Amino acid sequence: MPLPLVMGVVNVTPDSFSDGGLYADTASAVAHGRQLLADGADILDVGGESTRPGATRPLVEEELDRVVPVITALSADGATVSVDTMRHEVATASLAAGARIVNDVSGGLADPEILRVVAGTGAMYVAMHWRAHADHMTDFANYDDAGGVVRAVRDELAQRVDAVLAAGIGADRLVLDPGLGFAKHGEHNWQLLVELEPIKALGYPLLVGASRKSFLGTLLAEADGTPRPVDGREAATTALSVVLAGEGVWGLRVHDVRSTSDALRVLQALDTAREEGEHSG
Ligand code: PMM
Repeated sequence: MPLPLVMGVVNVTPDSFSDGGLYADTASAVAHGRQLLADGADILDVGGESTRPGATRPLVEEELDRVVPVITALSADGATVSVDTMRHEVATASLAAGARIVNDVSGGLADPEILRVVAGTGAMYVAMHWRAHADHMTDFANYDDAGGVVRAVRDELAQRVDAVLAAGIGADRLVLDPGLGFAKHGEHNWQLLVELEPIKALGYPLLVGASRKSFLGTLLAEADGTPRPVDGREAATTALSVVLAGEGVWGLRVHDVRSTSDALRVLQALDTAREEGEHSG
């Protein structure tokens, strides 16, 4: 079984929900990225805009100042870097700085020009399911039509696929993502996790970002309802990484690379032992 790639998160933001402010300057973000590589990351996902619910957007210039120097340094190290952005200006500058993947949480809806930018390069493009910017996305967490959240996400991603291909991005460069936590409540995330099949059936590799998200904080809440803080959600994240590996996803977007990467090594060892057992038996 091919194992998923591990995408380590490098948030160069003052306000991300899971690690906001920790790596807000270039030097600490680069050092963090190098640590994630040492921990086993296959891809580093560098982002300069927080998408936590309620977040307001940085200026384009702020986003550029945050991500470009980090991408330049990590690409020069030889890392495969993706840029987590919805803006064509940031995608353009990041690809010029060495990024090879554009991870667009809006799937081209926030700034359709981004599709043309990616089409003109050899870069890969991640199109995530998205309905609205973070400051009002919870207003759009309605999935009351027949088929519920799974059908809606599938249909809306299929529309994004059409737009991506029409812009000239080759099908072999496209990855889809169900967008856990984006205009989705906990029950929607859980439903998507147990019913990935219709989204897989669209025929593209899947990236999934479950790491430290608030539905895990709710799951692990205290008896009085206080959500488990982000730094206590790692075991739950790793459990989902194992499950998603079994689902055959292409990539796992995680903050703590080591725990997911260790878990994948366990799966790898089991696979090897199984194959050896078959040959000797
Ligand atoms: N989640 C966040 C940011 N970027 N990109 C993709 N493709 N998928 C995700 O689920 C995703 C993402 C929000 O998490 P963060 O604030 O911890 O980065």
